Amino acid sequence: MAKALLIIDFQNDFTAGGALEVPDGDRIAAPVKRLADSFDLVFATRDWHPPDHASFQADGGPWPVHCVRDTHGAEFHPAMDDLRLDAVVDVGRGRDDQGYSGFEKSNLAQLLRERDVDEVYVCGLATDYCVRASAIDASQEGFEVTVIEDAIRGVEVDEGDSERALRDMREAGARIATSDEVLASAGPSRARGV
Ligand code: VGL
Ligand code: ZN
Repeated sequence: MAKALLIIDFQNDFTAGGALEVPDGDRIAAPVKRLADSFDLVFATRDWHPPDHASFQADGGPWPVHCVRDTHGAEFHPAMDDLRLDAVVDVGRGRDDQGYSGFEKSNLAQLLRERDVDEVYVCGLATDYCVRASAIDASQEGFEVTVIEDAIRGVEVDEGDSERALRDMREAGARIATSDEVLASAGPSRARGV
């Protein structure tokens, strides 16, 4: 059985200068890189919306226009440039798809199972939305889930949302760990010595 790193929505619109900037979102870059270098399998999701997505304020939703498919804002953050990704999964593609979970209307669970993954390590943005939903769904799909607390950041529409999200993920069965803890136990690196 195998371990996979799952990087959630590390995209321009969720980082500095983006349309839905997550405070300190850029600061996950260093731990995400270190983690990606030590995992044999790395999967990533993108928030990938049509221009009239139902979550946009103009359409009655809670969010500013963000991560519109094929725009700069929807592209991965530059820190992702030299990561080797085994697959990229786009969510929130339908006008009415909520798109918070990487498992919603996607083949992510199937892709993971095809690679014999049983343990999923979750990092990315945002703690209180897509990381939360993806970690909970991963757990419900039967994967053993670890959320990497220094490689996530929250939007915090309301103060305490990230803390509540961590509690929800824990209640769903996820373990919360630091990247140092994960790296200490992740096994030999495919990148080390290269
Ligand atoms: C997200 C709000 C709206 C996320 C996506 O990636 O957490 N948050 N769309
Ligand atoms: Zn979105």
